[in-house]
Amino acid sequence: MIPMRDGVKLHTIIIVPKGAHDAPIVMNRTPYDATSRSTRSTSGNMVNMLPFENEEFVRNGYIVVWQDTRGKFNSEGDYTLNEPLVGPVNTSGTDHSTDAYDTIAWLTDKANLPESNGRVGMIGSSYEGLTTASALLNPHPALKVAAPESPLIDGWMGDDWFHHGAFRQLMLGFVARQSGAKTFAQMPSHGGSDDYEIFRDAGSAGAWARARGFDQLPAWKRISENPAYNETWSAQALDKILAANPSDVPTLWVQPLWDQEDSYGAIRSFEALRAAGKTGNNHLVLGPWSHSQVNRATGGRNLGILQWDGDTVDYYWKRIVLPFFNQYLKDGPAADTPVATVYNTGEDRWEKLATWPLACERGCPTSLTPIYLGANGGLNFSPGAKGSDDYVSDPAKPVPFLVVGPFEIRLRAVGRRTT
Ligand code: PG9
Repeated sequence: MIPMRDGVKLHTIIIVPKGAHDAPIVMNRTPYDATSRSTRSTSGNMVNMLPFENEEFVRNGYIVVWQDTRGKFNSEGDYTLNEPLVGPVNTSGTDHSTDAYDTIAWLTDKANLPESNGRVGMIGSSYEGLTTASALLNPHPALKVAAPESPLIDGWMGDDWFHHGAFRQLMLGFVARQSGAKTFAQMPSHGGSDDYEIFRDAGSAGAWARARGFDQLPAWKRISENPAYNETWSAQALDKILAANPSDVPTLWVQPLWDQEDSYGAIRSFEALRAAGKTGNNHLVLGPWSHSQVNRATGGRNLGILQWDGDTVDYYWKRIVLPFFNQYLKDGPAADTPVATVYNTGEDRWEKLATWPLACERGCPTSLTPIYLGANGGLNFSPGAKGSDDYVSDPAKPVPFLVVGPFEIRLRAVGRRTT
């Protein structure tokens, strides 16, 4: 139980390899139960016991740390779903940034953990990507490297809650499960198995939620009362906050190319930090994955019916993440980390790029050629051509879609998920 600056203690699991000394630390801060997240099996062997995403770190002698975030599972304190950093909306004095700071201070105190070399890396996907990215604001000096994977950065623009303003009904179950109890709350019944009919019958997502008592959940009130892009969203958009307070921590921003949940934040943060002058320490990884696929032992030989030449997830861990972390946490050797490591899906191979986006090779951004939307679904190189298209939005004839992501399949099939 590691004490934070306000006296709240956070439940932290620290797994130290036998005989370790001068070992680097890799940490994940999670709202999804540090105990189960860190337990793949009951094996006494560290590689088999810890989850797939820790495997390469364990093989390379790292100390592994998992922590329950404030207010969740075995940690003390209050939980706010998608809590804004300290500022106008959060006046509590603590947030994911300060909690990461205080935890790193404790972990790197030799009196607490003599086996460590005093250096910490943070990694995690999605909500755990949010906690990783938050640690980059006023970072503790011992935070030497970070990899936010599919981080929730701006919940309206393109991460989780809304996708450019379109609310994702799939998040309703998540809100209830995550904020309705200290552990995972029972999810309300969807009322059937066909979302198309369920939400049409309810009339709207809000009506569906009201009928199930969601108005009692502060997190739902915050989301449903702010359907437009206002200060609630912009003031907590991490890409903007980090760009205004850029850190020197070497960072890999990891964006799966088919991320059905968080498809915005990693790229935007990378771009915003580079625009803020942090060109040397920010790198982008664009891989051929779905949300959090890199953290599943099923690997990366395919995405649905698309087959890749080799295991792209294996490549990610062994050739991208581990060398990058080793460089900063173990004194090298220097990793060959370009500005952007991108999977070229058309030619089925990884590319190491010295710039991103590629168009910037010819000068960025003034020489980019703007293309304008035109009438009848057309595109124009000149803004002059004006026109309009229209369509009838008929709630009685919504566009059907098929949910294929593992997250959603788990939500429906067994009522719980792992990241
Ligand atoms: N996409 C999930 C999430 C993150 C943050 C808020 C709400 C949902 C996740 O996989 O963690």
